[in-house]
Order: sequence, then structure tokens, then C-alpha cells
Amino acid sequence: MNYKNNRITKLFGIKYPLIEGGMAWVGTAKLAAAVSNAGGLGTIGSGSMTPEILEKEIKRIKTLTDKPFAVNVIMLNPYVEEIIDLLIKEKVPVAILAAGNPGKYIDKLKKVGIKVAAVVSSENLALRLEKKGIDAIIGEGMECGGHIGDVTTMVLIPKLTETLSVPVVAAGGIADYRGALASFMLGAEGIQMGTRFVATVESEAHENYKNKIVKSGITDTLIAGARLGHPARSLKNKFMKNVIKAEVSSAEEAEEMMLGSLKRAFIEGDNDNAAFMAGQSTGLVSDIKTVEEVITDIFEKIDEKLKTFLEVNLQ
Ligand code: TUI
Repeated sequence: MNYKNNRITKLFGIKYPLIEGGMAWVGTAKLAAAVSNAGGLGTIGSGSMTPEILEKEIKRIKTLTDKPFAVNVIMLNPYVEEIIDLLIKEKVPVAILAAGNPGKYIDKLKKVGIKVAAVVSSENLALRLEKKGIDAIIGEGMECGGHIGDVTTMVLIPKLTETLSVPVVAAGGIADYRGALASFMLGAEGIQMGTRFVATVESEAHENYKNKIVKSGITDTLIAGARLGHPARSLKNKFMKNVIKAEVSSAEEAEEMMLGSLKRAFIEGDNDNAAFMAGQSTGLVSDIKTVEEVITDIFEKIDEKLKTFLEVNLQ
């Protein structure tokens, strides 16, 4: 399998098989355009946006890149129906559907030529969506930031690639060429990264958010929201510890605390009063680079490291 010219690069019309993870607030048109311009698939994270706000972001990205881009849509968004119609009206190149079962939207999007991928954390949902005609599956291990399942990338990806016929993209714990190489060895035909792109020059996240990603280690995240039915991984801080405490006695109170907490992280960088969603790969990110540096570094090093590995081991 040629990882630079495979089913994922062909499906999306991109140079490198790399997708920017759909991040609510962080995945702006500016950051997504930078990823697309550097040869990956940039993704507007529509999170809880209204269709009106998303329409502006889609129009903005079209002024910033002429390369393919994606819009990530979460099934938890109350405007999901209108958002699907908006993607069709705006003829976005790729729709990435997440956080729920998006089966009923696949046909509608594909009919107008939109490529459709879904993010899953289980084999079951992946199989159901393959039967409904999904073009690609993004398998998210529990190392991921945000809403997660409970299987690790190392186990989920080989299971998905042996089970499915459609191409699989690996997500969760990947921040550099090492995770990328491992993903290809697990049978994935692409990688998705979120946390790594928060700490980039083009990211519009508050400086505190970027710096927290740079400084945090591999054990500096926690999972909250399991009792609300939406477990989500964020950086450890006083606020998230209080959410977990509140969850034990009152799910409603915890839910209320979470309202607006992502926005506070992104806009205000409020260290003690916000949810800084991030994956465990935060512990692998130790600098703020440009998007292009992040992406070219991965694909240059893959070739170099693989060559050395084979030279040493194939004698
Ligand atoms: O969706 C994500 N990551 C997200 S969504 C998000 S917004 C949010 N904020 C606070 C709380 C909850 C969400 C932040 N990060 N990844 C894809 C993903 N999908 N992870 C897990 C799932 C999932 C889980 C259960 C998909 C389907 C599912 O069950 C549906 C079914 O029918 O099987």
C-alpha cells in the first residue's frame, strides 16, 4: 500500500492522508484552511454552531483555500437537519459525521457528490455505517480528546481494518510521525490529529490553551461526563475535577457547568474555569509550530525512519 497515493488521498483529493480532527471552537475556517493548504484535509468543527454561523465559516474557508476541506457535524447538535441541508446547499467537498449514529444522512449527502466519512469508537457502528454506504471510517481510540469510546487506538484500528472493506483512518494518540507510521502498520490508510493542531501558529485558540497543551504530560488529562452518557477527555484542572464531583450527585448540575465551558477555554483561556478538551497526545506535543511544519515533518520523517528501520532489519 502506497500511503501517499491510497484510497484516502484519492477519495478526498488530498496530497497527504491526514485529516484535521473536528474540534468544536478550535476547528475554525482559518486553521482548517491552513491544513488543507498544507496538503491535508482541514475540518471546520461545527460543534454546537447554528446554521447561520456555520454558513459564514464555510464562506470564509472558501476565500482562504481552493483545496478540499471538510465540515465535522455532531449528531448532538439540535440543528443537525438544517446543517446537513446547508452542507448540500454549499456543496462542501467532505462531510464528517460524529458523536452518534448518522446513518440516515449518508444517502442524502452522497447523492449530491459529497464524500461522507463517520467517526466511530466501536466496530458495531462502523459495520452498520458501511452497510449504509459510508465512504470512509475514522476510528477514534480512547486516547482522543473530546467525546470518546472505551477502546484504545492500538486495538480498535486493526479490528476495524480487518473487518471493514472501506478505508479506515486512525485517530487517538497521534501527534507525530511515530503515531502515523504505527497507524499505517495497523492497516489504516490515513491519520486524524486534533490536539497537535491546537498548538499551532494558525490555531485561533487562546494562548493559554496552546501553552497548556505544550506543557501537559501524558497523564494530565481526565474523562468527565460518563454519567451524562457523553464521556469526554479534557486537560486536568480544578474546573474539570469539580465537574466530576458534581456528576456524582447531580447529572444536571454537571451538565450545566459544562455549558459554555469549551468557549471559555478557546476565547478566554480561563485556566480554572473552562474545559480544555485535549487527547493524551498532549504529552507528545512540546512546541508551537506552523501547520505546514507539523504536516511536512510527519511525511518526511516517515520515509526516512522506515528506510533506516528496513536497512537495519532486512539484512
Ligand atoms: O464526537 C467525537 N468527539 C467529540 S464531539 C464533542 S462535543 C461534546 N462536548 C461535550 C460533551 C460531549 C460532546 C467533542 N468531541 N468523536 C466521535 C465519537 N463518536 N466518539 C464517540 C462517538 C460515539 C459514541 C457513541 C458514536 C456513537 C455512539 O453511539 C451511537 C450508536 O448508535 O451506537
